[in-house]
Amino acid sequence: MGLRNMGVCPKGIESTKCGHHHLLVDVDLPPMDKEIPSDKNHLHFGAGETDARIELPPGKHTLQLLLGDAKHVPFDPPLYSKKITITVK
Ligand SMILES: [Cu+2]
Repeated sequence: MGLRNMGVCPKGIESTKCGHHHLLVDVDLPPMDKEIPSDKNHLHFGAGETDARIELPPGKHTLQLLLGDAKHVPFDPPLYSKKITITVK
């Protein structure tokens, strides 16, 4: 999980300069003014992880990264990646 011009830090650290990654799986971006949901479509990397191994059923899936702040709310302006489509075999 890549990031430029910002740092990665664990959840709970109040800073405008760092946040933690959220991986959105098979969903569109959530509302940008609310806490990012936490479920199988919205994976939080609250320990500050920058890589992860995930398991997905075979078929097409979309992945998108969204950075969240100490309270899992996107920054203003929000930082997110392009949505990519992958095929799991
Ligand atoms: Cu989070």
